[in-house]
Amino acid sequence: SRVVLATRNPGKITELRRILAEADDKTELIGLEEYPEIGDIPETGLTFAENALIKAHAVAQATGLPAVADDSGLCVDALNGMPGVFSARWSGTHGDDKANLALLLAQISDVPEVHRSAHFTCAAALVLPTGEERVAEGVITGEIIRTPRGTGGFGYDPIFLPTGETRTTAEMPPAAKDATSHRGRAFRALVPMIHTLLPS
Ligand code: ITT
Ligand code: NA
Repeated sequence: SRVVLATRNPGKITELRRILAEADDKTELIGLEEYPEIGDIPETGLTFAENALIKAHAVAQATGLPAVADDSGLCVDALNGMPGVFSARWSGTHGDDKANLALLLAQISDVPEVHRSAHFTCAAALVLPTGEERVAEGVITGEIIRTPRGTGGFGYDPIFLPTGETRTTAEMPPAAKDATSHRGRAFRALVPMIHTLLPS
């Protein structure tokens, strides 16, 4: 069946197409670039799940097709879970990954190694034009390093070292990131829900 991928974040689009190509051979993904008339969707939720549902409902309504959305972010323990749902606009400019990363590093520059734990969360939402909805979440734990490393991935990947890893998520090959990432986990958990709600 045909499902609209309700995101305009290029890093997410690359990863979601890759993750779902591996995990779901039944679903055809339609990009949001096919629907330029859909404008910015206000993300007013207080949780990742709320925001993912807001985006998927808006796109399912506007297109008349099932929609999947991703809301995700980095939660830093030393910052009481921030930037969290504000990850994409932490520096004040939505989607300025470089500025967001630089501000975060500066904010925790005095935090010692043992207190630099963090996790990424991803909420994956599926919404049908009828309004029926499902959500799945995925988490990856790790720590924030001091000096960015690697050119893969996007966002905060150059400063995120997963627990038990020697490479940042920006240094990992794509398949290695997908195998353990918050996004890989969330969307692999969503696939059986997609198949249940959209048989054939
Ligand atoms: P859409 O709403 O169009 O999907 P967005 O960029 O606004 O795009 P979010 O509100 O979910 O999406 O913001 C996610 C932010 O969290 C993103 O800008 C990154 O800074 C960060 N992030 C999420 N997943 C990440 C990952 O796998 N690696 C690094 N940073 C990530
Ligand atoms: Na968001």
